[in-house]
Amino acid sequence: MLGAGAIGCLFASALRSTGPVTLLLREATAAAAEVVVERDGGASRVSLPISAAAQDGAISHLLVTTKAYDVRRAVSAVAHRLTPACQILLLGNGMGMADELRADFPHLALYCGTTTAGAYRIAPLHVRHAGRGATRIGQPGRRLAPPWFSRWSRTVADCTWDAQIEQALWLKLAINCAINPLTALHGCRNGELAARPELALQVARLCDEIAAIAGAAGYSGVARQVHGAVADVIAGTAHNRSSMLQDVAAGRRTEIDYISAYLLRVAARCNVPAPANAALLRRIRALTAPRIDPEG
Ligand code: KPL
Repeated sequence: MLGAGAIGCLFASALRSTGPVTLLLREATAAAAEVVVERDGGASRVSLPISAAAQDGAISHLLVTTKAYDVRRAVSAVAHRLTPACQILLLGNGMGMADELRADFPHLALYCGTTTAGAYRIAPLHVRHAGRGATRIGQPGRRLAPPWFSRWSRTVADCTWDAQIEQALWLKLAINCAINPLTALHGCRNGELAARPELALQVARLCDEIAAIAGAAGYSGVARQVHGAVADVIAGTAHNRSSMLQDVAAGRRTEIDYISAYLLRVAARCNVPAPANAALLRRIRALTAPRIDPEG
């Protein structure tokens, strides 16, 4: 598994109950690490072997839960270990990473997933399960699940094979486009997007554009659901600080290139105007642009 953030730890810990899981890290300073998942007042602890990316050892199944902008680099770092029939599952925010990987590794079997399971990191490899959610996994154009999926369906709560995974990925993209940049810009929790009228108006404008883009791109089902799904997630995660707000607050790179920028590339291809999303992208880029030190 590549990516030991909150979602990575949650799934690694669950999958460990039905078979081996190895943590792939840039550097391995120990042979194994303990992953702790707190939930319902208790804590589960599993010990997982660690392998440095540059080491040898064939990888036949790879789960990638890194930040979107790290997917390509992380998979390239283990490329020498991937078996010709390696099955790779990408699970995280954003879209466009699968296209990048397909360009680099056209022979590999790529699957995509999206989850609403909630978890946040308390310390390295120590996470708190913040809420049960649904996980959808699929491969564009593939109706039936591959054999490895039975381990996921046995292990991960509410995990289903989705023969139309693009719809689920697009809906999650829409949710992230409407919530993440706005909360990052205003430094607010998700719920404030509904509670503050001026922000609710902006959410509505963003959703109008996103729905038009999704419709033009051939996802009319998504277009119909955008406003309702965004409102549901804002209500259901009202106390959350979005991942982009957390990234901005910590001075980390954001996933905006794989969220709003991806959406805007599709908008341009489909000739759909999207001024509200474009303005938000510009403001997030300005907010996170590296500062030039006049002294240095
Ligand atoms: O996915 C999320 C994120 O923060 O990245 C949402 C659904 C917006 C929850 O905060």
